[in-house]
Amino acid sequence: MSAKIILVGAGGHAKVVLDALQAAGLVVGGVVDPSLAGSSDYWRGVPVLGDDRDLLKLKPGDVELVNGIGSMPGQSLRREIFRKLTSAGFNFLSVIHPSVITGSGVRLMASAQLMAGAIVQADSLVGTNTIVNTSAHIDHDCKIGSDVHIAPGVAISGGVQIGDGAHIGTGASIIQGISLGRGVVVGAGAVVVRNVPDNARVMGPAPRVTPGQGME
Ligand code: JB2
Repeated sequence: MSAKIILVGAGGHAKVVLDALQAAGLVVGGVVDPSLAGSSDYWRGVPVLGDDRDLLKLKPGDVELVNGIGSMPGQSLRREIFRKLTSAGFNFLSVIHPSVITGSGVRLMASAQLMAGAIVQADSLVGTNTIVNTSAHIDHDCKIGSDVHIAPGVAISGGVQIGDGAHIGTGASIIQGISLGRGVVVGAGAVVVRNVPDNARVMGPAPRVTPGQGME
Protein backbone atom coordinates (compact mmCIF):
# COMPACT_ATOMS: atom_id res chain seq x y z
CA MET A 1 0.00 0.00 0.00
CA SER A 2 1.47 3.42 -0.96
CA ALA A 3 2.36 5.78 1.86
CA LYS A 4 -0.27 8.27 2.95
CA ILE A 5 0.39 11.85 1.80
CA ILE A 6 0.12 14.43 4.58
CA LEU A 7 0.13 18.20 3.96
CA VAL A 8 1.97 20.26 6.58
CA GLY A 9 0.22 23.61 6.92
CA ALA A 10 -3.21 24.79 5.77
CA GLY A 11 -2.76 28.39 4.70
CA GLY A 12 -2.59 30.18 1.37
CA HIS A 13 0.38 28.28 -0.02
CA ALA A 14 -1.11 24.97 1.15
CA LYS A 15 -4.25 25.65 -0.91
CA VAL A 16 -2.09 26.04 -4.03
CA VAL A 17 -0.07 22.93 -3.21
CA LEU A 18 -3.22 20.89 -2.51
CA ASP A 19 -4.66 21.90 -5.89
CA ALA A 20 -1.42 20.86 -7.61
CA LEU A 21 -1.38 17.48 -5.87
CA GLN A 22 -5.02 16.79 -6.70
CA ALA A 23 -4.56 17.98 -10.30
CA ALA A 24 -1.76 15.40 -10.53
CA GLY A 25 -4.26 12.74 -9.40
CA LEU A 26 -2.75 12.30 -5.94
CA VAL A 27 -4.88 11.75 -2.83
CA VAL A 28 -3.92 13.81 0.23
CA GLY A 29 -4.76 11.68 3.27
CA GLY A 30 -4.46 14.37 5.94
CA VAL A 31 -3.35 17.86 6.94
CA VAL A 32 -1.69 19.11 10.12
CA ASP A 33 -1.93 22.72 11.20
CA PRO A 34 -2.21 24.20 14.73
CA SER A 35 -4.93 26.54 13.53
CA LEU A 36 -7.15 23.57 12.70
CA ALA A 37 -6.18 21.17 15.48
CA GLY A 38 -9.17 20.43 17.74
CA SER A 39 -11.48 22.76 15.85
CA SER A 40 -12.03 21.23 12.40
CA ASP A 41 -12.46 17.66 11.14
CA TYR A 42 -11.83 18.53 7.51
CA TRP A 43 -10.02 21.25 5.56
CA ARG A 44 -10.94 21.57 1.86
CA GLY A 45 -12.16 17.95 2.03
CA VAL A 46 -8.92 16.69 3.64
CA PRO A 47 -9.07 15.08 7.10
CA VAL A 48 -7.46 17.23 9.80
CA LEU A 49 -5.04 15.04 11.77
CA GLY A 50 -4.20 17.75 14.32
CA ASP A 51 -0.89 19.60 14.58
CA ASP A 52 2.76 18.56 14.20
CA ARG A 53 2.73 16.71 17.52
CA ASP A 54 0.11 14.37 16.07
CA LEU A 55 2.26 13.96 12.97
CA LEU A 56 5.29 13.00 15.06
CA LYS A 57 3.26 10.11 16.55
CA LEU A 58 3.18 8.48 13.10
CA LYS A 59 5.88 6.19 11.68
CA PRO A 60 7.90 8.14 9.07
CA GLY A 61 7.86 5.15 6.75
CA ASP A 62 4.05 5.13 6.65
CA VAL A 63 3.68 8.69 5.34
CA GLU A 64 5.02 11.09 2.71
CA LEU A 65 4.96 14.77 3.67
CA VAL A 66 4.37 17.83 1.52
CA ASN A 67 5.43 21.24 2.78
CA GLY A 68 2.39 23.49 2.70
CA ILE A 69 4.14 26.40 4.40
CA GLY A 70 5.11 29.23 2.09
CA SER A 71 7.94 31.68 2.55
CA MET A 72 8.40 35.42 2.44
CA PRO A 73 11.49 37.54 3.20
CA GLY A 74 12.45 37.15 6.84
CA GLN A 75 10.24 34.11 7.40
CA SER A 76 12.08 30.88 8.29
CA LEU A 77 9.14 28.65 9.26
CA ARG A 78 9.08 26.68 5.98
CA ARG A 79 12.78 25.85 6.32
CA GLU A 80 12.54 25.11 10.05
CA ILE A 81 9.64 22.71 9.60
CA PHE A 82 11.41 20.97 6.71
CA ARG A 83 14.58 20.53 8.76
CA LYS A 84 12.72 19.43 11.93
CA LEU A 85 10.66 16.78 10.18
CA THR A 86 13.43 15.45 7.94
CA SER A 87 15.61 15.16 11.07
CA ALA A 88 12.78 13.09 12.58
CA GLY A 89 13.09 10.70 9.62
CA PHE A 90 10.21 11.95 7.48
CA ASN A 91 10.44 12.23 3.70
CA PHE A 92 9.09 15.20 1.74
CA LEU A 93 7.65 14.81 -1.74
CA SER A 94 8.35 17.22 -4.55
CA VAL A 95 5.24 18.74 -6.15
CA ILE A 96 4.84 19.33 -9.89
CA HIS A 97 1.56 20.72 -11.20
CA PRO A 98 0.55 18.86 -14.42
CA SER A 99 0.74 22.11 -16.41
CA VAL A 100 4.44 22.56 -15.61
CA ILE A 101 6.94 22.35 -18.49
CA THR A 102 10.38 20.95 -17.69
CA GLY A 103 13.22 20.59 -20.19
CA SER A 104 15.68 17.73 -20.58
CA GLY A 105 18.16 17.22 -17.75
CA VAL A 106 16.16 19.21 -15.18
CA ARG A 107 16.84 18.12 -11.60
CA LEU A 108 14.45 18.73 -8.69
CA MET A 109 15.68 18.10 -5.16
CA ALA A 110 13.49 16.91 -2.25
CA SER A 111 10.44 19.04 -1.50
CA ALA A 112 11.01 21.29 -4.54
CA GLN A 113 7.63 22.61 -5.68
CA LEU A 114 6.70 23.71 -9.22
CA MET A 115 3.30 25.42 -9.24
CA ALA A 116 0.84 25.82 -12.12
CA GLY A 117 2.34 27.32 -15.29
CA ALA A 118 5.95 27.16 -14.14
CA ILE A 119 8.62 26.45 -16.75
CA VAL A 120 12.09 25.07 -15.96
CA GLN A 121 14.31 24.69 -19.02
CA ALA A 122 17.10 22.26 -19.90
CA ASP A 123 19.72 21.26 -17.33
CA SER A 124 18.51 23.59 -14.59
CA LEU A 125 18.47 22.49 -10.97
CA VAL A 126 15.88 23.44 -8.35
CA GLY A 127 17.12 23.00 -4.80
CA THR A 128 15.69 21.35 -1.72
CA ASN A 129 12.48 22.84 -0.35
CA THR A 130 12.45 25.58 -3.02
CA ILE A 131 9.23 27.02 -4.44
CA VAL A 132 8.95 27.91 -8.14
CA ASN A 133 5.60 29.65 -7.88
CA THR A 134 2.77 30.22 -10.35
CA SER A 135 3.92 30.97 -13.92
CA ALA A 136 7.53 31.63 -12.92
CA HIS A 137 9.96 30.85 -15.75
CA ILE A 138 13.53 29.58 -15.28
CA ASP A 139 15.62 29.17 -18.41
CA HIS A 140 18.41 26.70 -19.21
CA ASP A 141 21.46 25.87 -17.03
CA CYS A 142 20.27 27.72 -13.92
CA LYS A 143 21.18 26.58 -10.39
CA ILE A 144 18.53 27.54 -7.87
CA GLY A 145 19.61 26.82 -4.29
CA SER A 146 17.69 25.39 -1.33
CA ASP A 147 14.89 27.17 0.53
CA VAL A 148 14.51 29.71 -2.29
CA HIS A 149 11.17 31.29 -3.20
CA ILE A 150 10.77 32.22 -6.86
CA ALA A 151 7.52 34.18 -6.61
CA PRO A 152 4.75 34.20 -9.21
CA GLY A 153 5.60 35.58 -12.64
CA VAL A 154 9.37 35.79 -12.15
CA ALA A 155 11.48 35.53 -15.32
CA ILE A 156 15.01 34.11 -15.00
CA SER A 157 17.22 33.86 -18.08
CA GLY A 158 19.80 31.14 -18.74
CA GLY A 159 22.85 30.38 -16.61
CA VAL A 160 21.65 32.20 -13.49
CA GLN A 161 22.78 31.05 -10.03
CA ILE A 162 20.66 31.84 -6.95
CA GLY A 163 21.95 31.14 -3.45
CA ASP A 164 20.18 29.32 -0.62
CA GLY A 165 17.39 31.18 1.12
CA ALA A 166 16.98 33.88 -1.54
CA HIS A 167 13.58 35.45 -2.27
CA ILE A 168 12.85 36.63 -5.82
CA GLY A 169 9.75 38.82 -5.65
CA THR A 170 6.67 38.77 -7.86
CA GLY A 171 7.35 39.59 -11.51
CA ALA A 172 11.07 40.30 -11.08
CA SER A 173 13.44 39.63 -14.01
CA ILE A 174 17.04 38.38 -13.92
CA ILE A 175 19.15 38.53 -17.07
CA GLN A 176 21.39 35.69 -18.22
CA GLY A 177 24.54 34.62 -16.40
CA ILE A 178 23.91 36.59 -13.19
CA SER A 179 24.82 35.23 -9.73
CA LEU A 180 22.73 36.13 -6.70
CA GLY A 181 24.16 35.24 -3.30
CA ARG A 182 22.65 33.48 -0.31
CA GLY A 183 19.74 35.23 1.35
CA VAL A 184 19.34 37.83 -1.41
CA VAL A 185 15.95 39.56 -1.60
CA VAL A 186 14.81 40.92 -4.98
CA GLY A 187 11.76 43.17 -4.76
CA ALA A 188 8.64 42.78 -6.88
CA GLY A 189 9.17 44.00 -10.44
CA ALA A 190 12.92 44.56 -10.08
CA VAL A 191 15.21 43.93 -13.04
CA VAL A 192 18.57 42.40 -12.01
CA VAL A 193 21.38 43.04 -14.49
CA ARG A 194 24.51 42.50 -12.35
CA ASN A 195 25.70 40.06 -9.68
CA VAL A 196 24.28 40.51 -6.17
CA PRO A 197 26.30 39.69 -3.00
CA ASP A 198 25.01 37.53 -0.13
CA ASN A 199 22.11 38.98 1.85
CA ALA A 200 21.86 42.10 -0.32
CA ARG A 201 18.51 43.55 -1.42
CA VAL A 202 17.58 44.71 -4.91
CA MET A 203 14.41 46.76 -4.79
CA GLY A 204 11.98 47.20 -7.65
CA PRO A 205 10.59 50.44 -9.08
CA ALA A 206 8.86 52.53 -6.43
CA PRO A 207 5.16 52.58 -7.34
CA ARG A 208 3.77 56.09 -7.72
CA VAL A 209 0.18 56.47 -6.51
CA THR A 210 -1.84 59.46 -7.72
CA PRO A 211 -5.24 60.22 -6.15
CA GLY A 212 -8.19 59.04 -8.25
CA GLN A 213 -10.43 61.51 -10.04
CA GLY A 214 -13.51 59.54 -8.98
CA MET A 215 -16.08 58.28 -11.52
CA GLU A 216 -15.80 60.24 -14.76
O1 JB2 B 1 4.53 24.93 13.14
C1 JB2 B 1 3.61 24.87 12.33
C2 JB2 B 1 2.92 26.03 11.88
N1 JB2 B 1 3.04 27.37 12.16
C3 JB2 B 1 2.09 28.01 11.43
N2 JB2 B 1 3.21 23.67 11.80
C4 JB2 B 1 2.19 23.57 10.90
N3 JB2 B 1 1.85 22.34 10.43
N4 JB2 B 1 1.52 24.66 10.43
C5 JB2 B 1 1.90 25.87 10.93
N5 JB2 B 1 1.42 27.09 10.69
C6 JB2 B 1 0.33 27.34 9.74
O2 JB2 B 1 0.88 27.74 8.51
C7 JB2 B 1 -0.58 28.47 10.15
O3 JB2 B 1 -1.54 28.05 11.11
C8 JB2 B 1 -1.21 28.83 8.81
O4 JB2 B 1 -2.39 28.06 8.57
C9 JB2 B 1 -0.13 28.45 7.80
C10 JB2 B 1 0.50 29.69 7.14
O5 JB2 B 1 -0.47 30.19 6.26
P1 JB2 B 1 -0.40 31.67 5.68
O6 JB2 B 1 -1.58 31.79 4.76
O7 JB2 B 1 -0.21 32.64 6.76
O8 JB2 B 1 0.94 31.75 4.80
P2 JB2 B 1 1.51 30.67 3.81
O9 JB2 B 1 2.77 30.18 4.39
O10 JB2 B 1 0.48 29.67 3.43
O11 JB2 B 1 1.82 31.49 2.48
C11 JB2 B 1 2.76 32.53 2.49
O12 JB2 B 1 3.73 32.25 1.50
C12 JB2 B 1 3.20 32.05 0.20
C13 JB2 B 1 4.34 31.69 -0.72
C14 JB2 B 1 1.96 33.78 2.14
O13 JB2 B 1 2.80 34.90 2.19
C15 JB2 B 1 1.37 33.64 0.76
O14 JB2 B 1 0.72 34.82 0.36
C16 JB2 B 1 2.45 33.29 -0.26
N6 JB2 B 1 1.85 33.09 -1.57
